[in-house]
Amino acid sequence: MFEFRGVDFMEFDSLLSEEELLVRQTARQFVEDQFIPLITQHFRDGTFPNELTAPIADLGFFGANLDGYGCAGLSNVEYGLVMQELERGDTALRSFVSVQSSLSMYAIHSYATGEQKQRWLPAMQQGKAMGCFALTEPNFGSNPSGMLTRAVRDGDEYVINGEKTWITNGSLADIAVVWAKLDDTDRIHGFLVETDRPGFSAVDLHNKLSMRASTTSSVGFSNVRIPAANILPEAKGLKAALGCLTNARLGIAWGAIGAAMACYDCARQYTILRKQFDDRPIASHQLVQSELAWMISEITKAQFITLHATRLKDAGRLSHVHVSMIKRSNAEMALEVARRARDLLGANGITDEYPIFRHMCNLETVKTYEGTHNIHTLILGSHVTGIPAFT
Ligand code: TGC
Ligand code: FAD
Repeated sequence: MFEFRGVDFMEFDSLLSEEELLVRQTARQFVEDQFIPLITQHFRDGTFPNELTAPIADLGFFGANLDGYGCAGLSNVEYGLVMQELERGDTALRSFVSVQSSLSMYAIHSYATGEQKQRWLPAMQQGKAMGCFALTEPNFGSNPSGMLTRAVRDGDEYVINGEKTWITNGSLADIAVVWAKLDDTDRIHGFLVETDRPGFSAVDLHNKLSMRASTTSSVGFSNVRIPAANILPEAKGLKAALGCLTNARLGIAWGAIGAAMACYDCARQYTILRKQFDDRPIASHQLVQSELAWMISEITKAQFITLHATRLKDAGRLSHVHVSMIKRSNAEMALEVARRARDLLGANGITDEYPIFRHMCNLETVKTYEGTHNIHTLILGSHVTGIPAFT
């Protein structure tokens, strides 16, 4: 397979500090040495290389942009660069780390008591406890406010009933961050549910043609009793769940750039080697160059806007509408890059001997989860017109 040397058309790296470049290089080396040799077989088998949990933890990637509890305290730019490199390997790897970090640990870091944080965050940072984030239900995906899962207070316990689906890391998790409506107020609230409690079930979803290397589960709660102390006191309302999504969506935007880089770079190198018509490389044909020119232009634009957005986040000035814009546009860009790159490899483009088709399939999920393309379009539309179109 071709050697990857990064994608930097317009001195992007000149905007990164020494520390940021070092963090990116660390993630890139890990992916290159330890993940890429494994991914094709795992994608075929529909499995995740769980043995990488400890090395990922040792590198400090879990909860990397959180402070305290053993977390690395990276900037959001450094964290974004890690997400980019992980997804250059495969979206499943980025999801594995970002569900743990940006959704589950972030929810606990933001909304939990001191005791809850001490109980879970150090273990999660070390990869000794895995988390999942259970918001989506079978009939409530884009519109989680309609959720049916309920938590009823019974003495010093809550009793939880409901079903969540499409939950990344659901069957791997030791702790689930669960969003349910409180029975007395009908208001959404966040809870911590240990997955060894009676009545909890997790069943993996098989036959996915996208994200095959990611563990995705349906998670059931049948009279699951948790101590009242397991409520996340500050996780009040859908807004709290959406706050976690805003955090994770930025990492997804970075990850999409990584997948696009992998596809572009593979197509560029392939078209220089592949010869057709008078023994000329196909890269010498204008129509092929047009595709590569489009790809590098779109990737470069995404790099700069995403870096700018993330620097705004580090300065505390990024809004969730900004995040919607880059999640939407980067996912769309990466999917289109993957489709065009696939075409440039001809028949070889549809095999798993090259990474493009795998990325292309994964990016269909990236377009859908954490707010579909349409939903982010409507968030932007609502912002610029002042007229929400959801209802
Ligand atoms: P709405 O009335 O618009 O908002 C309620 C309150 O929340 C505020 N808000 C946000 N706050 C932070 N971040 C955001 N992104 C926010 N969006 C809205 C809003 O200002 C309001 O505040 P306040 O003070 O006025 O109360 O709520 P709505 O019910 O109309 O919903 C809006 C909508 C449709 C945009 C929202 O429901 C949505 O984003 N839907 C998409 C659902 C989604 O993204 N699900 C993702 C599930 S997790 C997942 O996919 C993980 S995959 C990860 C992996 O494997 O990598
Ligand atoms: P729907 O909401 O049914 O949407 C179907 C189509 O209708 C979409 O094109 C959508 O854009 C469109 N649509 C819906 N409403 C409107 C509207 N008002 N206007 C215009 N178009 C509209 N969820 C979690 O909680 N935790 C996880 O860890 C998690 N991991 C996931 C992993 C994978 C591999 C996948 C595929 C999903 C995951 N999800 C997770 C769920 C994901 O967030 C949802 O799939 C997503 O929010 C969309 O919901 P839905 O699939 O029910 O689609």
